[in-house]
Amino acid sequence: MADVYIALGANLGDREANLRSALRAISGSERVVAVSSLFETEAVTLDGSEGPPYYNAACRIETELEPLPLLRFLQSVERQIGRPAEARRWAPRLIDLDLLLYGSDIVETDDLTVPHPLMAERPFVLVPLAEIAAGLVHPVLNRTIADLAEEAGDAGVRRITGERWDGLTGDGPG
Ligand code: A4P
Ligand code: MG
Repeated sequence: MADVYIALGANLGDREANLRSALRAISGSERVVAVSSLFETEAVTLDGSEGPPYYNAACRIETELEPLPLLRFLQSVERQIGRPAEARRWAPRLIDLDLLLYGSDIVETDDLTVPHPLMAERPFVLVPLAEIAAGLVHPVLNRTIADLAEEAGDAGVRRITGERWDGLTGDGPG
């Protein structure tokens, strides 16, 4: 059983509905044990141009899937929500699911790099992740998520909901 963290992002369509749909689809086959608040974030683009703002969140799951089958599953959820398979890199999207951390595993293949290579410099990943994994240690950088989040800051990131916006029932309070 692996403890896995996933980043969710959307900047097209009904962004909150897309993130909810992704979480519902994931929870249909994996155990979702934590979901961050929902954040609205300024788009980070390849050329620094403006893009539609994102909704971002992070979740933690427990899974029996190995890393690559898990990536394939997440990609199938992206397609189910309507993201075309061949979109441009960093193009606006209905949904983007990134595999951030897979336990403390390090994976380097053509199709998959874990930990996600850009996570440690992105406030839109670290701020949500720090809500649900503050004390977790990044297996390559050997620093906690809270520490990385503090260094990255929260520029362009605004929390827009409290917990439980996702509508999933967990076993926490409330
Ligand atoms: N891939 C390799 N490692 C991973 C991993 N750990 N998780 C490969 C997921 N995918 C991984 O991904 C391209 C390829 O990366 C996949 O085929 C997979 O085999 P993609 O999702 O098709 O394309 P992408 O998302 O456009 O590219 P990339 O490089 O994954 O970009 P990111 O890092 O996802 O960034 N600004 C804000 N505010 N919020 C955002 O969420 N997201 C992006 C996309 C840019 N700007 C953003 C946000
Ligand atoms: Mg991606």
